Amino acid sequence: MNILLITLLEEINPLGLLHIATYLKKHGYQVTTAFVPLNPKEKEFGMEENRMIDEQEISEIINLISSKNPSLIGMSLMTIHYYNAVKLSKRIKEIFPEILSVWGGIHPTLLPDECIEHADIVCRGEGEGAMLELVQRIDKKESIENIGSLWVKTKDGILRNEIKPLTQDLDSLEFPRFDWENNYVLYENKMQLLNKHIYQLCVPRKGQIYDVMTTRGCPYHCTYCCNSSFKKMYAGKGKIVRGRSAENVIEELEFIKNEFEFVKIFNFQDDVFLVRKKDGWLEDFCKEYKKKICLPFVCKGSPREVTEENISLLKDAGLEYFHIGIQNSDRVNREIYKRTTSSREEIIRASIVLNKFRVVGRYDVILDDPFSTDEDELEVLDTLTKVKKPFLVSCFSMTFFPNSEIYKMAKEQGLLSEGKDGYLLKTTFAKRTYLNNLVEISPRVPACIIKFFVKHREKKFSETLLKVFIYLYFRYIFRTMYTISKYPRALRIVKNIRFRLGTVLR
Ligand code: B12
Ligand code: SF4
Repeated sequence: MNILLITLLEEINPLGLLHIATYLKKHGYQVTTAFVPLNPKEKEFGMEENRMIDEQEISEIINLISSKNPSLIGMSLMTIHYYNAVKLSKRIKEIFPEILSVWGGIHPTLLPDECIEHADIVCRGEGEGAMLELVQRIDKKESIENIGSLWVKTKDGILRNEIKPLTQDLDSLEFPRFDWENNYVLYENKMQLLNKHIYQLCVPRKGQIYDVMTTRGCPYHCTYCCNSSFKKMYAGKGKIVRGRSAENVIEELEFIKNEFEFVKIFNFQDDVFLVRKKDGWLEDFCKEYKKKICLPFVCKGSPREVTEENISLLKDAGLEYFHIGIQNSDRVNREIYKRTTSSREEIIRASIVLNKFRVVGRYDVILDDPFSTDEDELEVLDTLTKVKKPFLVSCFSMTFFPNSEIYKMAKEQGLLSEGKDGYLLKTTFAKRTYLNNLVEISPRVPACIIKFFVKHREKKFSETLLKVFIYLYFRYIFRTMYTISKYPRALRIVKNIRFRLGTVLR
């Protein structure tokens, strides 16, 4: 039985979909995967825009379906992919009405009602077990109506099955792998077999950065994050935070290192990398990583885990930078986002620890949030002038993803303006306002310059002066640093400078 899995993710290394493909293959099924990156990142600075899939692209996908003749087509989507998924699914159904379709991923998980209108089946939450049961039943020509985690469209209406318990033993799942004989990519308007060369052309930094996850789940439940919904959805379905053993992770990393000789840095995408209780995992992992992998890596976490003990172990193993969410002022974090993980004080303390071990801190900030005021943003700016340099910031425009806690709050309070619900990618980029610009440049300029612009923000000249400053800075200094950072030999010479200026790979 053939199965076709399609993803619209830009970066063609979708962990979720590859997990499903690898799991089904392990159980003997023939799986073809089609990567359809519609908005490839602009090579230099990673700007993206939404656009609709066109007829040429759809016909390439249709041709692939004709040649593979699948019995089931699965599609993986986030909210930003929704409109394209609807358009593509509609065209596929017109041409192949007999092929069953199943949608999965974060958007169908959170909004099954909306998604079941465009697919025969919707998978909520983790999909390995549900997909395997589905294909086994189709294979044996049995009823597919009562499979856990699936919503199924029937003649008599929609069957909404309960969600399956969470997989507790993550080592029992195969780690995600590419399959060079059955992975296709829509590249330069043509659907073609994926090979390592095309892979490198499709992903940022020619594939030097590779994403891996060592855990699933987060113990926190910030109101803007998918985890606030998961907490309710998975109540009573087993432990939410689960981790892979150190050996299992190292096995995957060794495999990737051999498979992709161009990988230079591992990016641990875990929500909170150091989420495990003190059970020796970190010690085992760092020891083996240093011995067998020996490549720099980056990870995310809360300031709470940034202790001298943890960071010294991680640094010794190769930690290059550490992602922490500042997000907003203490008031907004506490009252609106229900974040219990990071206060100003803790973030500043964590930045000192990171700096001591020469690890670059990378701080996430949420901007354009109607729940916050200029005073809140000034507090964030003040924090940024106090955290130890070098550091980086990643700015996001507040997006109220449907069904998140904050979405409901924003709706109730009439704060949900058009385009803020995550369906359009461009609305997730921060606006170019005076204060936002200061946040964005804060890692790259001395604190006194930020303070100067904050102090004179009401003055007439300040806006123009800031614009000129930013233009000159990006035109000359940033571009030069960026160009230098692309040449590995030059990078070695400027390594120390690079650390000081906080200019790192991504
Ligand atoms: C890793 C990650 C990324 C990576 C993805 C690349 C990669 N290597 O996978 C990168 C960094 C590229 C990324 C980018 C973005 N991300 Co992101 N990302 C995540 C993160 C942290 C983990 C996702 C993951 O891999 N989980 C592990 C796998 C195993 O789980 P999974 O993907 O959910 O897949 C399982 C199920 O969903 C299901 N499933 C998935 N697909 C399918 C398909 C079928 C047919 C079936 C049956 C089941 C199924 O089965 C899978 C296995 O169990 C999540 C947060 C989270 N904790 O989920 C955010 C998250 C998915 N990202 C989010 C967002 C918003 C984005 C961006 C839009 C951010 C931005 N402004 O640029 C971009 C979009 C990129 C693009 N243009 O396409 C949001 C999505 C919210 C929403 N409602 O859509 C999330 C939920 C974070 C949040 N804010 O809450 N992201
Ligand atoms: S700590 Fe991060 S991953 Fe966890 S709920 Fe908050 S925002 Fe989401």
